[in-house]
Amino acid sequence: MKNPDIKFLSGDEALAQGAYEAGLAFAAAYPGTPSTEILETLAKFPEVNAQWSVNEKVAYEVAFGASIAGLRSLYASKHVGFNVAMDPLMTSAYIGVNAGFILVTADDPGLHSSQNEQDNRLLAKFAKIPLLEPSSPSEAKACVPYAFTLSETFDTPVLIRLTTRIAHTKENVEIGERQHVQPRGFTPNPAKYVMVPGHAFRRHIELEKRLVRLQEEAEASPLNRMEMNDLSFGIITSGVSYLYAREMFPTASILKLGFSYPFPEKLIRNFAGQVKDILIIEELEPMLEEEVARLGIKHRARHPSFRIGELRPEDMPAVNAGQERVFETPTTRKPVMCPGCPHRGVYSVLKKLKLTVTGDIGCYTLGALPPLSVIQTCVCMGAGITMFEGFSKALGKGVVGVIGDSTFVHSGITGLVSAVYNNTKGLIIILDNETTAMTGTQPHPATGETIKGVPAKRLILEDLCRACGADHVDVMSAYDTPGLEKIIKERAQEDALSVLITRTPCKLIDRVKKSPVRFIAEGCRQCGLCLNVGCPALSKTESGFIHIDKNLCVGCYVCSSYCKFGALKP
Ligand SMILES: Cc1ncc(C[n+]2csc(CCOP(=O)(O)OP(=O)(O)O)c2C)c(N)n1
Repeated sequence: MKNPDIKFLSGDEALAQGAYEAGLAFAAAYPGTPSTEILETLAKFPEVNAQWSVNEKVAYEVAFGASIAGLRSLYASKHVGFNVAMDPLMTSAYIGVNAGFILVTADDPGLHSSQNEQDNRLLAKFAKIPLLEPSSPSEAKACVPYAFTLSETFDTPVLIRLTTRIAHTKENVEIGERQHVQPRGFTPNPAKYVMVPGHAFRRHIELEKRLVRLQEEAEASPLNRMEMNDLSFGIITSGVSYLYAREMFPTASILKLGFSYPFPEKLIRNFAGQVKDILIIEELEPMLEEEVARLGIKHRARHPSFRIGELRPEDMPAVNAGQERVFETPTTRKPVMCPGCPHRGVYSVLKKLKLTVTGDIGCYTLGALPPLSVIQTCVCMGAGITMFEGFSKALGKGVVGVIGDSTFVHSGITGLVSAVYNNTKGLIIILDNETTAMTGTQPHPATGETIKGVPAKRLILEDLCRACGADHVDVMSAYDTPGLEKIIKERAQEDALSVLITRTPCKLIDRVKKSPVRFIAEGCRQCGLCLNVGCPALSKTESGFIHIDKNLCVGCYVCSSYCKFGALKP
């Protein structure tokens, strides 16, 4: 027998491989850690039409459209991406599918790289669609063909939930052949696909009936399994928590739920009938706990403090003892913008001018941290502009909204239109580093390239901003601090709505390294102004002078623009 082909894959890569093998034809997403690598992996398969969409709502609708028109399709995003896609999510559950439609949420317990730690298992319950929870990369791969069959048999989108540990952990995964799946084509059916109130009401009735049938399916699903051992101690668990439970309580009986919504009630009762003491182990929300409690089954659960943060194997004894979680102060290094990061120059100017700045999400959020401490708000993608509008309405002139280029295309455009329409005055800065840096330099419409590396029509941001009605649109280098100072000072106080695009490529895509800045000790007055720009290549020596780390300095010379005494020479 031929040895199976084995590859060392992360959960994201394994899931993508599973989707490819299951005949996936179309996939759409917007990047977001820890989900990004799903689409990046899918894009490498010539048979899969994969795209970065401009945001998650668009990705969801495009992928859903492809499913309704007959292609097996997939949408993936990080947990907060689903918030952007909520509108189509809720109604697509009524409509159902044509060819299978898989949704992947990669949640981030512990907020490794997110603005919140919402538990998207609850979305399955809210939208009334089935929820699959793999525990490992192999399981992530294996559950995809199952999910497609479920989707097509029950006429429903299916949600697969990963978390950071599963998405980014690697293990050996068995590779298989791609299944050939014939496109189904599209047959018009307004009663199913056109959600006007009369149709939607009937579809809601169908949805409720479907849930009952799905629950029966979950009862017998191979993804749910009882591992019977010591009957005095039983654990009900799902996702990565299963691995922690298995490792730390090797003799316990475990009910592992891989298909956890609709909740398999009979299976739970069956398990509960065989074990004496039941402990529920899960991450974030008490979803399993509430379902078990609803069934009136006697059980123990984590202390509520464990609803915050990521679980770790070493937490198991405290979880078992019902102890309160001890929150440790993180010892990790604070994140910092890279040396030569174009955002730094712009922030150094905003700091100098003491302007009130509403911020957004991206590498540039780091401008909120000392020594720059420029950004005053960060809520969600797009809010850099809309919060700016609110701030301007409350405070008048002198407010600046900042937003990255990818974020502007994602959800900043509507905010700009709103600001123009509602007669807002002030300055919006688009920090255009010509990439989506935060999530690993993905292209977007304003970079003129697709996920497959194919040239695309480039969105011209300055033309777009003018078309939206901005009074002034300027484009400048992010390293030209004197020029920026002049224009920002002017525009922020004018009776106009202006957009300034600071265009300088991210150092991760523009690897050009100029000769490092030179320190001339004779000129240095030890004022420390250069340190205010917060570049990791600069530090203060014990004698009070400046040390330049020549390995880090890439020669952006923003620091030298702040030295009036010529101590930092380009
Ligand atoms: C709704 C949502 N989708 C995705 C993300 C992940 N994410 C955060 S910022 C960002 C884009 C950053 O790119 P850009 O605006 O160009 O700024 P840069 O990081 O390049 O400075 C992404 C994809 C998120 N936090 N929220």
